[in-house]
Amino acid sequence: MTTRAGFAAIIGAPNAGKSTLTNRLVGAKVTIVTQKVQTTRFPVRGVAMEGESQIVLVDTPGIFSPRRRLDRAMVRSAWGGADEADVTVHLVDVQAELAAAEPGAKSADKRSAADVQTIVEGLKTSGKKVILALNKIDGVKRERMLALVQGLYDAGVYSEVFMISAADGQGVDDLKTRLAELMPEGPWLYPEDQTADLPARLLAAEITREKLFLRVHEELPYAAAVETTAFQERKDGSVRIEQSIYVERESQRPIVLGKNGQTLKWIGQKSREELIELFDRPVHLFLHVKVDERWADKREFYGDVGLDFDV
Ligand SMILES: Nc1nc2c(ncn2[C@@H]2O[C@H](COP(=O)(O)OP(=O)(O)OP(=O)(O)O)[C@@H](O)[C@H]2O)c(=O)[nH]1
Ligand SMILES: [Mg+2]
Repeated sequence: MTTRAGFAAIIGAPNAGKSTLTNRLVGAKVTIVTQKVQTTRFPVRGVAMEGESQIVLVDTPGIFSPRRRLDRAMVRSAWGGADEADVTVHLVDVQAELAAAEPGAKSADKRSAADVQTIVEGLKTSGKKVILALNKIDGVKRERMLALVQGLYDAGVYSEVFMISAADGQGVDDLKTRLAELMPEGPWLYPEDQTADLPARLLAAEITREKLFLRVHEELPYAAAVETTAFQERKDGSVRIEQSIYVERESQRPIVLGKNGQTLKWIGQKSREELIELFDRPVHLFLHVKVDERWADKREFYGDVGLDFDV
């Protein structure tokens, strides 16, 4: 039996659906998804099996024009993910691309289209051929996509094109089959039944950050992080998890707490429900909100998630 194994990096503008696609290909939730741009902050691996091939997907942070330290580190790590991979998939949100071409387009769509161009330029410079995957084709007429595909394909950086919906699964099986074929021959890199590889403490922090973003994404545009400060397996088989939610300003604390602490309670409940499922045991979750103006400039935070601090 010839086994294959390798890395497939998913790159793209923020919000293209990279994490949704990663979870879909893996068949389990390994990385968090929200409607907010810049949800993914560091490369997250997920392991998918297809026949005798093991595809280690690398979900990366969105690529955009970075200003702050965290942004720069995120973008650098995304390109780094592509550099190290056997195959790279450039995921493009067709809905945003088409909307950006309309008169009076929303600034978010225009920004997304500009980020796609930045990525195309980056790929030209790197000289490597990548797979183009147009995402979010649900609800878009096929004819409208063809001109778009042609325009992108003419850039000369793509080897092939797939049209998919990471959300409803259309086209994803074909992409998966192709990725499996492209993996180099070699022994599997992970046990066959493993899907995620983030340490439990980090994954638990990510799940809480997802709930936080889902709940307060409008009021708290950017400035929050979650850290697991304690993770104890107890004799009764349960796990006790303590986490700190960091915000940058005192004025943001009441946003996370909500009236009578209702918002924080909701975040805790939702996160706990998912953690119980994930760890398959009872979970006691304690959340604390902390104000730290400089959490995004702390060296430890970067090292913990494998990002470069000095960028
Ligand atoms: N309609 C539609 N929505 C999608 C599809 N794939 C993802 N989405 C939505 O797009 C939003 C962003 O999805 P993510 O998977 O978090 O996107 P991402 O590229 O990982 O985003 P960042 O980590 O912020 O760069 C979420 O609201 C998803 O539900 C799709 O195929 N169709
Ligand atoms: Mg993501």
